[in-house]
Amino acid sequence: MRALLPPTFKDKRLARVAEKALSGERLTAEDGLALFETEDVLSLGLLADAVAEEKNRNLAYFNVNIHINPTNVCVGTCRFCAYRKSPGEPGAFELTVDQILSTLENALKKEPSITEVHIVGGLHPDWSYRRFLDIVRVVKEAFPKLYIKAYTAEEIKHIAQVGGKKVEETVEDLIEAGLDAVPGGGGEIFSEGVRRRLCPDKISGEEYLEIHKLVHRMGLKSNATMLFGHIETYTDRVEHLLKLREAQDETGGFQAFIPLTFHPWNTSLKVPPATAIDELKTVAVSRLILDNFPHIKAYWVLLGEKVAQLALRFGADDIDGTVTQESITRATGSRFGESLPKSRLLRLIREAGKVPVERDTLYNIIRIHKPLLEL
Ligand code: V47
Repeated sequence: MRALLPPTFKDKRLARVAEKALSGERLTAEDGLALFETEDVLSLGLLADAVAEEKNRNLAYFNVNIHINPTNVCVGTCRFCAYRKSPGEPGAFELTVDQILSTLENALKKEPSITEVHIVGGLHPDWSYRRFLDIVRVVKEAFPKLYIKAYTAEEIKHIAQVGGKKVEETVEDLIEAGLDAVPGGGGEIFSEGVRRRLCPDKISGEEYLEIHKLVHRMGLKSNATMLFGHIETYTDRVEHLLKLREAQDETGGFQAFIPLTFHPWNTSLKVPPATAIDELKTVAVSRLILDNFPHIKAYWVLLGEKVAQLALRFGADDIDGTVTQESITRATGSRFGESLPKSRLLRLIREAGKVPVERDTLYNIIRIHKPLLEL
């Protein structure tokens, strides 16, 4: 593998960083910037792919999952969000527990191999502590075999505040109700200045990390995210990745990192969307800096299936799942469809030259599918 790489690189800064990455040396902030600034995108991809294959062989993971967004009523004021509504505003909705159960029942009738329900929504100002917990409890009671990945760090903080409890007690209660894992949403960008302009009412980057580390110490796994392609700089992205790497050194509880490309449509942030090259670079740099994260996820719902497929050769080893019913991204008028059937995910992975692995929420292998050449 090493023989393939640095001497052929046109960008000498990239070649130096490649030497470090391939010998297992940790990358610095300066290295991260060199990676983002390179014009030799294919060499960057080759390097990230080589590092990804060292970690996960030529496997690319996916799962069969459904998203439930119980409400879009939210006290948040995040400028990147097209989803939130104020109470009573046209388009505001709140699902009852019965509606959630019947959505799951119908989805399982159509696709019995669903293994995960991903539950995130708004910070509803009037919902009680009990109502947030009951969603988890009732889903677990009705579908004990489904993994429940629910409530971002921001939501956990909100639920704790509503209940007048400590975050630790809240996580304890959520685990008792049936919570299996915590999603990565709400990471946005940790840089204080940008965060203040983007989502001033949100928990700080430090608090996001503290809640995730707490969740890890309490025995759950979680994911982490970074929203990019808005008003942040490459330096902000690198700083964000380094903070995640530091947190992971402490607990080891993160499973996947998910770079989320910003969709500006229907939001108050009037910036052009990121380009495909910027998206692929961000996936590759994430793989190279986050040397202690087992997985990098190319979330097709935001990247689109074509860029997500390419990302599987730029350092990603996971393409998320079938994602039935997601509505946070759909609020941006997303052009990438609502759900992908398993057959399409298999094709995307196979044609990227990877072996499709169907997984559960905790990356236990459910089935290794045949690669393209063995079909
Ligand atoms: O926190 C909101 C982002 C996140 C927009 O953990 C936007 O497995 C782009 O975190 N354009 C929620 N992004 C989604 C999320 C997620 C998705 C899939 C899997 C997992 C996981 C987590 O979506 C929010 C925010 O960062 N978001 N608005 C937008 N206009």
